[in-house]
Amino acid sequence: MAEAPFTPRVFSGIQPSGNLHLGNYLGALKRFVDWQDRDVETIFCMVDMHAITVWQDPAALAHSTRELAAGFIAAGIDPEKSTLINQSQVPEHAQLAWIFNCVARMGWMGRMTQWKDKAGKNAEAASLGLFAYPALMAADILIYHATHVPVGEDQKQHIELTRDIAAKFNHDYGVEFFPLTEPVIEGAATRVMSLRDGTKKMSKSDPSDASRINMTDDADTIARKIRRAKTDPEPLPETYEGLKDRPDARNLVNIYAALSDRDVADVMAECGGQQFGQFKPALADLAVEKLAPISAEMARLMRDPGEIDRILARGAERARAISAPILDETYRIIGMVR
Ligand code: AQP
Repeated sequence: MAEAPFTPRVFSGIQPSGNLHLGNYLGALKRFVDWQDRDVETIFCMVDMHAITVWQDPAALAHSTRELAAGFIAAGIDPEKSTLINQSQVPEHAQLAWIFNCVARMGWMGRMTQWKDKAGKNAEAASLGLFAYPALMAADILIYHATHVPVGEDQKQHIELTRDIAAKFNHDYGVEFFPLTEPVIEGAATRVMSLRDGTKKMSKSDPSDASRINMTDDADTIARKIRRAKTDPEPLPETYEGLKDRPDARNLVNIYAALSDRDVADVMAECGGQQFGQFKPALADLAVEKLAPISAEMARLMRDPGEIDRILARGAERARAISAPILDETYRIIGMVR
């Protein structure tokens, strides 16, 4: 457990790889805002160095990084309350990642589901960075001695690896220097599924735009995508358990619950027995009500990219006040001459 002497500190990140979507919002962004509003220090990050583990067009990467920053702010992250940064502007992430490349074992990395899914049968052609991704992620978290990381369910394995890396470092050097960070995976939408296939995660890289709601979609597009979401012919059951073998229907109920900040049992009590002809328009209205103001605010913020750059520069300065001493101490523990 991440116990004293570690002060509670929350860190999490999102890749600026375009197509920021409803899954990123419900599984991550919206929960970041909840954390910010508690009495705890919060650091949120655009992880551009993670994004380049697969090819990114340079102009698109710069655009997506600013757009993601706009997404954080439009969703409710206040850069005065939270430290908002772009990963490559805080070089200590990469510096600690190298140390962790030397702590993590090849076998650990090879077992990562994301590596297996993304590299697939073509692992020989995958970048070395894609393989080392979880060590960089451990560095992102531990360079701030972060104790809690809110993420979607797909990132659980990487946080467990972060704990393994911290424990091995502490053990090898006989210190209690890095905390054993807790993953925080909570809420009704820890795994938002594709609107076209309820057995597949909603994802930035799905070639079908209809599979996801993008945070930049306007009200009409959001409503249309929900109306066309895949469902089955049955009405909604009376209880959540009745959705066990109905992944598409369950996904829409989870989205409804998460967007309305209610638990799923509550939603079933209200909507059980409804046909999709009734439920989908209600969900579409709710999604438009919650998401359209965010996409409008993102568009407004994107009209002043200079201001976004200034916010990120200030964030980097604040972040480095924490990360630089932790890196220095890491080097000292290892025996690197300073
Ligand atoms: N479908 C999802 N449901 C709930 N949470 C999700 N997250 C991602 N997809 C869902 C959470 O969003 C945060 C940032 O994710 P990321 O951008 O760093 O990486 P990702 O998981 O690789 O995003 P994608 O959309 O799945 O990208 P591709 O298509 O490239 O694989 C994380 O907290 C993640 O859990």
